[in-house]
Amino acid sequence: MKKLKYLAIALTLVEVILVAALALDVLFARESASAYSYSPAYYAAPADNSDSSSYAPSPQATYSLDDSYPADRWGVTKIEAPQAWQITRGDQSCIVAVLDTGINKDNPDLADRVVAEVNLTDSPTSDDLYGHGTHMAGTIAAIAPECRLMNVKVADDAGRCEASVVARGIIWAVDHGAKVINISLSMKASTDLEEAVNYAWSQGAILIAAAGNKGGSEPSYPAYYVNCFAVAGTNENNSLALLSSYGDWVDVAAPGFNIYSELPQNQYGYKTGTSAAGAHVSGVAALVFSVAEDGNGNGAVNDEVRWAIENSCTPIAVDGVGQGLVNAFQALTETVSSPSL
Ligand SMILES: [Ca+2]
Ligand SMILES: [Ca+2]
Repeated sequence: MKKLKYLAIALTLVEVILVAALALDVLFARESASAYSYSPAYYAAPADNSDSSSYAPSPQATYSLDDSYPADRWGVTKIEAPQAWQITRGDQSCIVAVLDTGINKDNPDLADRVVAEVNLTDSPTSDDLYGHGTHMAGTIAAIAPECRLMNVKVADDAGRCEASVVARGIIWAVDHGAKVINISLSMKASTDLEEAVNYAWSQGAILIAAAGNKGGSEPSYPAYYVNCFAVAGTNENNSLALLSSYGDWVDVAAPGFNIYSELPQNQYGYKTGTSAAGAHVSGVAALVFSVAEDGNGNGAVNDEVRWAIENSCTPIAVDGVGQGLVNAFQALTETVSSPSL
């Protein structure tokens, strides 16, 4: 499967990178693509015989590949991360595990933040050859610039993963000090997975998962589990993002459309999907973790972090996105004045 395509846009003379989604996401996109009418000028239809799905590049794709930060990252601005940085830019002691296809080492901005890594797949490398985990790590680092990353490779170089491996990855991450666990993956229900989620929560970690790109209300896992945040995706207009799942089991929403972030080989590009939305919430969680205190004295702060994020969202006119759009600044403000739970 071809993982990256480059598309020259003649009008702007700028290349944008179209990134294939994770295998499951690809499937959903193929199933659902015909249901969406999208600006044909910006929608790259997959080749007839291709199983890769290229999402729409940004209509505002007028940036050079090196012009990466921060104006291009509309999601970072939307959730008011710059305002949040007046309170904290995160803390080195807060480690965010990225359970994904790996984190590419070519980008020094990301590589220097990775404090631990493990490869639980049959790939020969913990590096990201697929171009998904790097994108998630880039968004998390953009929102919580002083926090550290943990590369937990649970999806292989074709973007495939098994629930039992993700479960092992969760346990590994917690046992090696991760406080925020980003799972921008969607899979079927699994006892192993649910037990790992519950273990991580019991150890004081917070888990954030993509709601899935099914475009409906069917649950995704691990997002659906009680002890795991389920994140839907929104666009710049606070509408539901293309293909985002939704439902009464969704906890919050975050930017998940035309999200610009790092890709392997020191490049940058756009992704659409709840994966990117989950990464935004993980960034917010990392900021909140960096200042949260154990207000109720139960020996952990993940409960205070979750409370602060959920109770500081901005309501939006979309059904099935829980409390609404996350807001980093308001979440930190809530944390500072958090009551005992
Ligand atoms: Ca949940
Ligand atoms: Ca607590």
